[in-house]
Amino acid sequence: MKARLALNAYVEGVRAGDRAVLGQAITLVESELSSDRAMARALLEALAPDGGRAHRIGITGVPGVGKSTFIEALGKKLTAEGHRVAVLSVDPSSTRSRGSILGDKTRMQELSRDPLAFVRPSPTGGSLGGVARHTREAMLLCEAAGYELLFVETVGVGQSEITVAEMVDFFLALMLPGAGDELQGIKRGILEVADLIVVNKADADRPAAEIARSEYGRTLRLMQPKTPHWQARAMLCSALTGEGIDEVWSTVLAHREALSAAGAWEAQRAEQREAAMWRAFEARVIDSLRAQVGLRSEVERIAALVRAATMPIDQGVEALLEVLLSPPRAEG
Ligand SMILES: Nc1nc2c(ncn2[C@@H]2O[C@H](COP(=O)(O)OP(=O)(O)OP(=O)(O)O)[C@@H](O)[C@H]2O)c(=O)[nH]1
Ligand SMILES: [Mg+2]
Repeated sequence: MKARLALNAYVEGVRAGDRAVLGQAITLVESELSSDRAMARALLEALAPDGGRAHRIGITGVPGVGKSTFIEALGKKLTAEGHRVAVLSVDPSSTRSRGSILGDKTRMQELSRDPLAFVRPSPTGGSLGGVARHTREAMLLCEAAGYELLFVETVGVGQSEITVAEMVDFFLALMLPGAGDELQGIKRGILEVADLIVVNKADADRPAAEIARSEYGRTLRLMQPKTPHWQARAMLCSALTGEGIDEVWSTVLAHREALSAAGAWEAQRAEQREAAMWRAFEARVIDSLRAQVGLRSEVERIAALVRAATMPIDQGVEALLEVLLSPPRAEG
C-alpha cells in the first residue's frame, strides 16, 4: 500500500494549491480501501466549505473527435489570461487504458506543463456510480485548491456523459463533420443535455462541417430546452488551428451570464447538489436498506438543507443513513 500523508498535510497542501498534494489527495478519494475511505471522508468534510467555487464545464464526444486537443487549446488560452485551469478525465469503460492505444494520443502535454494548470488523467475503470462519486470528489478537491475553471472530459459512448452533464454548469458536445444520419440513439441523448454543440475539425472538411453545424442547430431549436434561459446552439471550430475557440469561450460566458441574471445558475447548482446526494445515497444503501415507513418528513428536511448548501452532500448522506437505519419509533 502506498504511503499516505497525515490529514492535515492533505488539507493544507490542497488549500495551498500544491499540485503534487492535490494529485495524492485525488488518489486517496479514488481509493476503495476502507482504511483510505475514512481519511478521504475526513478530508472531504474539511474541504467542503471550499467547494462550488469553480465554473464547471463538461466536454464529451466520441473517441478521436478531439476533446483533449480542444481542452488543451482552450486551456492554454485561459491560462494565458491568468486563469487557473483544472482538467479531469472520466472514462468508466477504460479497458482501453494507459497502454499502446493512448500512446500516440494527445495527452494535453503543453497544458500539463503549464504552472497554472492541473491535468488529471482517467482513474481506472469502475462502476458508473463509483466514477460519478470520484469525479464529484475530485472536483471539490480542485476547487479547494483554487482552480476557477474546471473541465471534465468524458468519452461519449455510454452513460458517463449523462452523469457528467448532471454535475457541471455547462455541457459541451464535440461532434465530427458529417452529422447526417447520426442524430439517433446515443447522440440524441447527448443533444438533450448539451448546452452547446461544437463541430470540430472544421479545417479538415469545411463544407461537411458547415452542413453538420446547421443540422445540429436546426435539431436543437426543435427540442425542448433544458432551461428557458438558454437556447442550445451549434458552432464550428478547429481545435488544431484554434479557429472558433474564442467564440466557444464567449458562448460559455454568455450562458453563465444569462443563467445568473435569471437566478437559474444557483437553482441549477441546488438541483445538482440534491441529485448528487441521492445518487450517492442510493449507491450506499442499496444492499442494506430495509424499507421503513414514517420517516418522510425527516428525509425531506435533510434534502432541503443540502439544496440550501447548509449541509454538505456527504453529511446529508450520513444523516439519511442514520434516519433510515435507526430503530423504528413506536407509533402514536
Ligand atoms: N484536422 C484536425 N485534427 C484534429 C482536430 N482536433 C483534434 N484533431 C486530431 O484528432 C486526433 C484525436 O484527438 P484527441 O484530442 O486525442 O481526441 P479525443 O477526443 O481526446 O480522443 P479520446 O481521448 O480517445 O476520446 C489527434 O490526432 C488530433 O491531432 C482538428 O480540429 N482538426
Ligand atoms: Mg482525449
